[in-house]
Amino acid sequence: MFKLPDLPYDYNALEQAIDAQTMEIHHSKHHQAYITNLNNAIDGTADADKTLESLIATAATPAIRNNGGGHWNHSFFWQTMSGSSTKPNAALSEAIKNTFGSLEDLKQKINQAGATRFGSGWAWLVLDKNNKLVVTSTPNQDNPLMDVAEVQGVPLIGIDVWEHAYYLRYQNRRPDYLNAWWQVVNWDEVSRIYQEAK
Ligand code: MN3
Repeated sequence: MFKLPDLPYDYNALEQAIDAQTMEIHHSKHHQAYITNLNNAIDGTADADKTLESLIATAATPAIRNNGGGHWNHSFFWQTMSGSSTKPNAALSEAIKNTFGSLEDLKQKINQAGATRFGSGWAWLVLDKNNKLVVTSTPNQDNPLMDVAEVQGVPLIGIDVWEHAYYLRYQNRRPDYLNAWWQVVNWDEVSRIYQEAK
């Protein structure tokens, strides 16, 4: 059975971008609900022995797609944020420059993807199967590891653009949340995932 992972920091650690109350509700209520619903969906079935990655890869049922995706996406989201200031490593900086022109251009592209995702979903930076950096977005709790995703590959950055991720502080201003989010991106972790994936 899947369990809620502890956050690698306190709920108030990301205050520059995300308030403590939002973090607490998001982690202890929303993320927990995906896990509870995922466990209920697989309990007593052959799926109970599978890894989260293998469950979501083929997203066999809506319950697994939504709740397995929700569990994976949030676990990833917490790991790729930090209250400390970090920078992309040399290899990732180079790849961002070669692909998008500059880090600023990449941020704009992801913010655009997040701002224009209708309803709920995620904005992503992905290393695709051709080892290319690609910006994309997904609806609901889909992600680039799923066979249903338009762009598939290894997620390097994923920004939650569901209203529950930002509404208390930003209300309807999703673009303001997206702009602020870059203050808490954990570039050390994103760089590590990139090194491992490429
Ligand atoms: Mn969320």
